[in-house]
Amino acid sequence: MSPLFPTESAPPANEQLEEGAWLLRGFATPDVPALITEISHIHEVSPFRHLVTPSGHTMSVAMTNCGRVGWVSDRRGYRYDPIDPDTAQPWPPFPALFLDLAARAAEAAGFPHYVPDACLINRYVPSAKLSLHQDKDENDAYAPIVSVSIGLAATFQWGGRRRADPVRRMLLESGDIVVWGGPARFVYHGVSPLKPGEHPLTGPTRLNLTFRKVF
Ligand code: MD6
Ligand code: FE
Repeated sequence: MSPLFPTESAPPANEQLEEGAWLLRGFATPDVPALITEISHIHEVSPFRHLVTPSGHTMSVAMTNCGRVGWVSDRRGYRYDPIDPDTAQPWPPFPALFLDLAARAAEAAGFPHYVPDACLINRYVPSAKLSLHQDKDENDAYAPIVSVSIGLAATFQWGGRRRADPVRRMLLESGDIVVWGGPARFVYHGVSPLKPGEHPLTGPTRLNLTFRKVF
């Protein structure tokens, strides 16, 4: 017999955005509560902060990192640094769950044996945004970036290889993972200003993990 509520019983559909890029809907949903606990531990060691861009603009998204290096920005430029400039200590190590989740998601998108060495953690409050950009500060130009969305949903902007290419918009909800690498590695992307809301686990906040293979 067909289900009474067919749309509710359908599993979330994964979507190939283009060659090398997948949206894995709900992939991290079972892990979201534990991910939030790990992020709060990282925040106790290396707190979220608003970085300044080389042009002197203070970013609306607050950031921290874990792993052997962390992504930082200041007036001198963007770089990966093994030391947190705010604490003068190494970044917190990867929680085992982070490595396991990133490897499982990368494999599901066709990138087996994924071992990232950095995880940038972004925190958005309403109106925080990330302008269209490429991730190109990593030496490895093939390994994917694995991006995990937690908490309030956000509109993700998915462009092309040139800044002026058309931009597609999609909603990323808590538990969704985007993986892109190989031929899609340098696609322009961004996050539209976060809309106000209340999430049962994160309140008025969106968190995002982006794993990178830097070396
Ligand atoms: C975010 N993400 O979703 C910001 N970069 O909060 C990114 O900038 C990003 O999601 C590279 C690959 C995936 C991403
Ligand atoms: Fe990015």
